[in-house]
Amino acid sequence: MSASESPPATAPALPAPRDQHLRRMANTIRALSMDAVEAAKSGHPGMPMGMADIATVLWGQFLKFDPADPTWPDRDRFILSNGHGSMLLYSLLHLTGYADMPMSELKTFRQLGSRCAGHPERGHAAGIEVTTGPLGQGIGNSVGMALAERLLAARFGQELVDHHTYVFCGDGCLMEGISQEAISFAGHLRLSKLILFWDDNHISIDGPTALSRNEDEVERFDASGWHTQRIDGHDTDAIADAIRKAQQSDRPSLIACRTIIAFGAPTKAGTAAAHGSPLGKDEIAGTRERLGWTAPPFVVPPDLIDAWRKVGERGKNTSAAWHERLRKADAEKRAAFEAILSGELPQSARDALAAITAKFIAEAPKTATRQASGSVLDALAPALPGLIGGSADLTPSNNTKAKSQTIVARGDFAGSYIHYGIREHGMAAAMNGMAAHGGIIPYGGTFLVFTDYCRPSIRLSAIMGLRVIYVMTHDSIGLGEDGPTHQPVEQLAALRAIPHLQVFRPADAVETAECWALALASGDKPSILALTRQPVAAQRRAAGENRSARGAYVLAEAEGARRVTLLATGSEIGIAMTAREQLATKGIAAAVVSMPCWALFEAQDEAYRRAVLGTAPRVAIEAAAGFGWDRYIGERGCFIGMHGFGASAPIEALYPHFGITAEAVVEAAQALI
Ligand SMILES: Cc1ncc(C[n+]2csc(CCOP(=O)(O)OP(=O)(O)O)c2C)c(N)n1
Repeated sequence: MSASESPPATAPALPAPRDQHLRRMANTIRALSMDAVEAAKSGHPGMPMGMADIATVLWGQFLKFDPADPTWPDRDRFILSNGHGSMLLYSLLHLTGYADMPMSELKTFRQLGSRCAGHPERGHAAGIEVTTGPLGQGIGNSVGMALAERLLAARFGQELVDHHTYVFCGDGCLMEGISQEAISFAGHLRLSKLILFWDDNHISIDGPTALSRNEDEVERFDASGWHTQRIDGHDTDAIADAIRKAQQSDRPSLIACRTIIAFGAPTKAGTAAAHGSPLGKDEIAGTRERLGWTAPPFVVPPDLIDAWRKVGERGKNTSAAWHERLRKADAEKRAAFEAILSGELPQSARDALAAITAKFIAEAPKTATRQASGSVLDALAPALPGLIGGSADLTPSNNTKAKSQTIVARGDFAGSYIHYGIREHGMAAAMNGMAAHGGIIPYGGTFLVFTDYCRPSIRLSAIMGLRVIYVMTHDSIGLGEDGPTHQPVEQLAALRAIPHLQVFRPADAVETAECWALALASGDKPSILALTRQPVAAQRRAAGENRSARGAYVLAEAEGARRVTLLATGSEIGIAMTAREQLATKGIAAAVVSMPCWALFEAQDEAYRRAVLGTAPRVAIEAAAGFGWDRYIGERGCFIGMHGFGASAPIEALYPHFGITAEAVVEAAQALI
């Protein structure tokens, strides 16, 4: 039935429950969800009401968690990929006794300042493992979570690391392309402790899913090497049985749960009308009657509160036993485990970064910044446990694999380098999952232009404040012959527009090492390292502080009073320095400002920013779109860069062709002063 068709006059009888008590527990979730959505006058009641039985069985009998110890490292992870059904998660957190989730929060669902945001937001309350809402992302995150569990188990043993990752998803998550990347990768690695529940309710917003999909989802998972089951998602025995079987499988598991959206609603159940709007007063009254629910809104009968609180206490002993095992673990192992989970950079990593920076200063290599990044990783990887690298099939181009790193493979998770395959979006979402899991510092590479293929996950790294490091090479037309499809033009501007994301474009090997150090030190932010394919000259010759830390700095001051300031990043610093020399021969004193990270520069005090930028006219040089540079060059300034897409040719031809040359800079500077 489509949303526009009218529902049947008399509602079909509700399927009889297997277990009356479990049905009543599930009805608690249904009532809280429909009442909270009604109070907020917006939200999605259908999914929580449809998945309530599954959630009751999973949380009631299987999920390993302890609301009194919500960050217990070996807890099972629960991810709501169909995040629009957020009231399901909020209800569960409240009912099982998370201190963060009193009833007052549920009553303010979707209101400013409430922990119960429209979609679950990591950091709003314990128990919300990741921010979900953009469909499919949660599945991608869950693959990273399950992978993090395997990686840490391989390092510390199953007495410390042995948990499941459970994911709820809907039709929308499975229709999204990212799901295929995630599913195929999880199947490839046989992440057997990943269990995915698909809310197979045949409904999305526009109506029945048959409007737009006909493939057999279960066969898709079969083909990807998953263990699969189909069950009635309202049959609590079948749900429990399926979870047991999934836990025993040596593969990731899909449990396709046939459900009725808005189960219990007299006229809207099974229809798209229940997906994303309040049910309305009459429908809610009818639902209460059919479910036998007599309690007023936001009131849970005492016997059910007791039952749910007992669920919340189920994990207490398991958590205590785990802490005891950690306490008794070998001192060295325990220290290493605690250190890796703390997320702090160990002294060994700081020393490695200092040593490679000093080496670059001493040797002043002319090298591509992607190669310098590779050398940083060679130094860092042995010194930083928890650093897990990878690339979306561009390892030799991205220089992402350190010499000491071995490969993560099915059945062998001792390595620290991941071949993600050509799955940029899946890689980025998995890295978010790993970072959110804890104990892992993920970095992964592709070409800068393909940040567009994983931008939704990069945005979520930033929203969640996760330390994910994107190693994005081939950062301009400087990559040459591959042409405009591969030459990023607008990507730097687009990435700089994402709040809370650090976009670094280092100018030489020293700045590359500095930017790596800054990215690693930023425990609550993601970073992009935009790196060159082509060699660039060494610019920084003197040892000292990490100058990139201020985002921009005067690399070469004008000799005499500044008459022009040249602003540049990355490979274009070389052009700026040549232009500075040429200007000097004409008696024009120019300063060159290197701006490896705009966001960090913006965070400096005004006096510093003014001093760096100066009052002389400015020319900005970047082999990319000029969007955004206006704020630094002002109305009087000039931008030397790209004004359209690139072209396929050797680098030597491209820079002159597009007018990105020292001569053009000199000319622009002369015109300005
Ligand atoms: C990437 C993305 N596209 C679109 C949306 C908007 N949206 C939210 S829910 C939804 C339909 C999802 O259908 P389904 O997963 O079947 O959810 P159900 O109707 O069962 O609750 C859409 C299109 C979104 N949240 N994310």
